[in-house]
Amino acid sequence: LPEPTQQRLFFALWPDASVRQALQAAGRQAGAGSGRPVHPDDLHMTLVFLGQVATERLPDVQTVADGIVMRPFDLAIDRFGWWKRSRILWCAPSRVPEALPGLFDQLQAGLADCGFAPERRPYRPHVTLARKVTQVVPGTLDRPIAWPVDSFALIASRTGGEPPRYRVLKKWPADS
Ligand code: 2AM
Repeated sequence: LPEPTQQRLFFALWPDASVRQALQAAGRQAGAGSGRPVHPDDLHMTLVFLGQVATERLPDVQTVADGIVMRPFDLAIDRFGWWKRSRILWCAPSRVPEALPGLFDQLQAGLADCGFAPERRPYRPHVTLARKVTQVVPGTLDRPIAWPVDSFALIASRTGGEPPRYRVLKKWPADS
């Protein structure tokens, strides 16, 4: 196969197997089955979405990631909700540790310095559990998810074909 000339990329927090399993269970409780559940291997928390990026720009993107200052932190995913416009069912932490918007801000600033168009919408940390969900009453997770975050990742996304759609290109560990 020829090398792709561009890729759809985003930065994300990538769960390990146990957090992934817990997110799946959260989806079952929250009613993901009434829509199209995200493939378990695709569950993640987006940090910054880049969209289509030319392959020759990949080194710039990696350099930005290399410069991020990150300490490990803990996420407690304890609630779920639903967005009417996107028809997305999601789960999220009710208390957002400062480190999370901190990561978002650093990535945004670094990418903007490299000429990437900044995200204009406010950062709303969430994990999408299902799409095409008609309606869900927001609630609290029976089993809050303890997610110890010790890295962030650059993810490539493909649009067509069967899920899983996302692939970890590279992980950056936190400075412990
Ligand atoms: P979503 O799950 O809320 O839809 C890969 O597509 C990831 O990037 C998904 O988590 C998705 O968020 C997010 N994403 C997709 N398109 C985006 C966009 N235009 N702006 C911001 N985030 C986007």
